[in-house]
Amino acid sequence: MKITVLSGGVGGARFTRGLRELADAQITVIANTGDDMWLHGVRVCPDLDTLMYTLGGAVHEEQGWGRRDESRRVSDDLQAYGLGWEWFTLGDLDLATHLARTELLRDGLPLSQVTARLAERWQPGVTLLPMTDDEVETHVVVADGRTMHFEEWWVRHRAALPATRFVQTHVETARPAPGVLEAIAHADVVVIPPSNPVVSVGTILAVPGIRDALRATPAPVVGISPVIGGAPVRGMADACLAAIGVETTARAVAEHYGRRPDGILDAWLVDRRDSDAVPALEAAGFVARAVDTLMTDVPTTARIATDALALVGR
Ligand code: FO1
Repeated sequence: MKITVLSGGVGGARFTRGLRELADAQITVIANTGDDMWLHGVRVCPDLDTLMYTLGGAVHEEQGWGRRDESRRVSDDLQAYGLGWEWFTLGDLDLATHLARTELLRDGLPLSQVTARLAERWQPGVTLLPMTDDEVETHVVVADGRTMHFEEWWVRHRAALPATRFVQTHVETARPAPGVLEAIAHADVVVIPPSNPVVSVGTILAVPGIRDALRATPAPVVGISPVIGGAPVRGMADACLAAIGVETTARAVAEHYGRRPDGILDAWLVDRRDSDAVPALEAAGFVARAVDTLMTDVPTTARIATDALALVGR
């Protein structure tokens, strides 16, 4: 069964690791690249790397990003030169990934081909596609007028600075990467995992053509709520939702995504703690169900994925 997933970093990667357990699942992941940045002259792609490391079995599990058994000799020495950010450092092994990516980009390969080449080593068991081969970065406009890269807002300021909006630089001229629109059009099912709906999934949807492809695909589109009991499971999606005026509830996120054909969803899986939202979601035309959606381990995540696919008859 051809399954296409639109994913950010940690939440989407963990969900996909469970989805991969399903028999005959042929998965294509369309990854957010809005967190990407140039740092010390190398191109860093946090969500692509979190997906690649998590599905390749190399991720630092507790952190959810970066490599297991990491060291920091290079970043410590860079600090000695007064270069870089002390709040966002690259591990030594992680640096090899960024050096490899940068070398291949400099050789003229588009990001999608670079990603395929890096994935050959890690064998993630899915096809990993950046949302676009063009450089698009999420910048945050803060209430005091400053604009900063998403990672500075997210990591340095822990999303504590009230944001007024998120800007994806140059996204108007960005084109979906090769294979992205086909992966949506030819899927048997499309899944919106519990990634950050604003800066991860929202950024993917900002690439011209992707939202329309979701509206038009014959495949059913099912999402899993990233909000349980009024709070994001991990990360600070509530700060992002507040910035765009969306309540941090399972129901509000579904309504933010919208029901097809105006929106992008047919069905929405919520946690038991939000089962009271199901009748309202059904009244709004969504197929909805409440199950345990906390991704505590891989088998549990596989069961959640099964529940999500079952919701749309797959
Ligand atoms: N997150 C942190 O909280 N601190 C870091 O120093 C940090 C470094 C880092 C380096 C490479 C990379 O791919 C990710 C890194 N992250 C770090 C995580 C990053 O903020 C997240 O992966 C996403 O971009 C946000 O969901």
